[in-house]
Amino acid sequence: MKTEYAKRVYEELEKKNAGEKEFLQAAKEIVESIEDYVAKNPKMQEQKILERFLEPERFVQFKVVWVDDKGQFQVNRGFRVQYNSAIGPYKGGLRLHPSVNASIIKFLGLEQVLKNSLTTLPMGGGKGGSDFDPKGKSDNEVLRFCQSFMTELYRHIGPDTDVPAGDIGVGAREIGYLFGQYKRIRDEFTGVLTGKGLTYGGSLARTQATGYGLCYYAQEALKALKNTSFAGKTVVISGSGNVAIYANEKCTQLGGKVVAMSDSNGYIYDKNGINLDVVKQIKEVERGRIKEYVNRVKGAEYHEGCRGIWSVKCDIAMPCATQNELNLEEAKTLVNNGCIAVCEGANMPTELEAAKYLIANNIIFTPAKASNAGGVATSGLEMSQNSLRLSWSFEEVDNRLHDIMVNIFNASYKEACESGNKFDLLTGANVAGFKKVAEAMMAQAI
Ligand code: NDP
Ligand code: 2IT
Repeated sequence: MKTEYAKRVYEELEKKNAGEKEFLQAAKEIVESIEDYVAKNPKMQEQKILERFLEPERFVQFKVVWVDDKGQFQVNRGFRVQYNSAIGPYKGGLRLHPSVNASIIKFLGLEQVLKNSLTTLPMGGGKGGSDFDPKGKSDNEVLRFCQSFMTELYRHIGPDTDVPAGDIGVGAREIGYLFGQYKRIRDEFTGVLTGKGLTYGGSLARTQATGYGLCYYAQEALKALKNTSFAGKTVVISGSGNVAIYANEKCTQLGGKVVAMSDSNGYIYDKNGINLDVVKQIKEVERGRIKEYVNRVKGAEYHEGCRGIWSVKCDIAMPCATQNELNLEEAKTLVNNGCIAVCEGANMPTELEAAKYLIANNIIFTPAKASNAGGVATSGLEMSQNSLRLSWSFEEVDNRLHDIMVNIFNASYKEACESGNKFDLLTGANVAGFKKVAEAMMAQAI
């Protein structure tokens, strides 16, 4: 950090949030990116804009008690951070994963504030979840957990207050259970959640949106920064969940060949290009492990350990699993193997040092809050459709998504160029997202 103001604010933040590694990491990256912009606007420092921006408006933690299939009580911890409502109701996903804690929820919430601003839709930022582990749980156990979770969460959310959606471990099944419980408690049918099923208010293309949007953004970056496209490129995608599957689908449609995917246990390599129908069957239908792929597709390999995926030679790498899954050494390996682009589908998958290394070496680096914003943007379109009480066709939603991603690229690219390095889309995205939120906060004195 260069300015005294930014340093002082960050040091205070470190003291107040000691030990919250992911939250401090996300905050540091943002403060470093926007400090020059803030310094050019003295009124912002006078009005303590950084302090005000970094403090969440509300943070709720609660107990979730449920009964497992053996009749035993189980206790989990639930969270919702309502980070910033300057430009619209809080909006952001719910994550169910054993690693979930206050630090992870706050980092995701903070990222969401800027991401949602970038979409140009009127959505503030929020995030929530629980340390409940859906792996190995029966359908009935997931149902009982979701009902208990919503029995507390309902009092904090609403279609004009806070609108949750999915994230890791929360897909169509969980959203259905959560929506049903909210409706029973409140006796109202509203767009309180997004990612809903198509029979009860969901939007076409929401399932595909994050992965498709990632490819639309990457396509613009490839064109603007390297005058190239997905055609003929070899691609590696980490993860095999919602984001990874639809990133694979779109990038294949655009002419790329995806040769590797993973889950938290290991990765598959298929030199012929991964057969996505097989992955969908294993992951979406059977809820199985990626390892199973090699039993069904001849010539494919399975390697234990998910991080080995970054040693697979590729032109484009798309981390789509989780935070901090790509470090400096792994980034160097990718570059040494000829990789020209790292496009983030997951939230904060690249460690800050690795991101800085890629940018410094003129590798395309598309930051999550810009390149994965297609999911929440389409959630915003789901909210619009719910308010209008009608639904748009797949093409209509997909076209809007495409336009939004092109606009997000243009906004982040413009700011990157103004910062002096056209490859610095990280600064570009942070500044472009922050400007609107900061102005709205100042206008409202919040
Ligand atoms: P899913 O639950 O559908 O899939 C998650 C995938 O990532 C699985 O393959 C999972 O493997 C893997 N994974 C999760 N945690 C870890 C871990 N700690 N180490 C290694 N692998 C892990 O989630 P999504 O696809 O929805 O989310 C993936 C990422 O994208 C997250 O960072 C999320 O925040 C982000 N995101 C999601 C959006 C959405 O609309 N869904 C929108 C924008 C961002 P395993 O099954 O072994 O756990
Ligand atoms: O990280 C994200 O942007 C999401 N998980 C999607 C949030 C949403 O409200 O659709």
